[in-house]
Amino acid sequence: MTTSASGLNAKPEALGRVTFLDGQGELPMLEVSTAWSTAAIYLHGAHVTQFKKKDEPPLLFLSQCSRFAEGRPIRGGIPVIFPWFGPREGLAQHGFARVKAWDLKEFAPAPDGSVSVRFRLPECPEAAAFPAFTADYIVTVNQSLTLQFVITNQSRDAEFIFENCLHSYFEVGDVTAISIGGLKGVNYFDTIASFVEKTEASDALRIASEVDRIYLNATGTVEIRDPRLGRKILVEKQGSASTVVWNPWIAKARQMPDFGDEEYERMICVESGNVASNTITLPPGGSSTLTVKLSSETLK
Ligand code: TA6
Repeated sequence: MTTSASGLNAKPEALGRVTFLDGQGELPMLEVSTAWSTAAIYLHGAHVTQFKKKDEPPLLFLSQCSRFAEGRPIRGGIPVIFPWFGPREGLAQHGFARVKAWDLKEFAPAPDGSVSVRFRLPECPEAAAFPAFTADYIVTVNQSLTLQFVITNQSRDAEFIFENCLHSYFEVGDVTAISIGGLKGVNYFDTIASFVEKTEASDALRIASEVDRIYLNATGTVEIRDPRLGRKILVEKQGSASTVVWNPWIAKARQMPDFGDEEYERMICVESGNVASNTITLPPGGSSTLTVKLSSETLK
């Protein structure tokens, strides 16, 4: 079924369009198309699996070996990590939001031809361990991809302590040829060196081995320069104090059943959220919004 989310007075070719279909693993998904771009979003995890500008390679990396199954995270795209980041004793890594089927609440055209889609995390048993909350996720597609993750503490008396992260996987031509700017001078935990705290010395971070770094009090824009694909990717954010940079490299890639052995060569994760010492404590009735805008420009 195709439902045209027509912009007001927009020319036909500028209409944003949303198509509902069964995706991989028969999981329900939406395809969004605009005059500038297309996107794919599964209800499973409210997971954006693709964003592609016309005449450009896909912006996001999606593993050819990803699972598409209830209870399993999709490998690639933008996993929604909540209400905790990383491992937690006896519980799923990176929280439960990314393995739940979210409810599609609305999709709204805009006069400029953009399409916004809003999802809400439904009640689930795992949420009982936390104060009452609502989690809404708004994806806006146009020349760029904007994500807004809105958490509201619905409790009258309890504070809600949580981590959140939009764990974006980016497609690159050759990970050893890219450079990552915007983190110079920022402190980070190097998780592959016993979480030793270090300070980023470079404003052109290169990848030549496994990298798994949690940058803290990092609020700036990160730029991924990709000479092979001739583009730079901008990761702009608000309401995020943490940036995570990850590439599994060879050994870890081989250990992941839902990730191809060579796929580490074509991806880099630059993740935006609030984790570790940047964990959020939301007072009763409080609300917090994590906003991430992903865009790309030709590398001059
Ligand atoms: O990206 C940071 C990280 O925490 C890495 O340590 C690695 O575990 C990655 O997330 C992927 O986690 P996942 O649970 O999706 O396999």
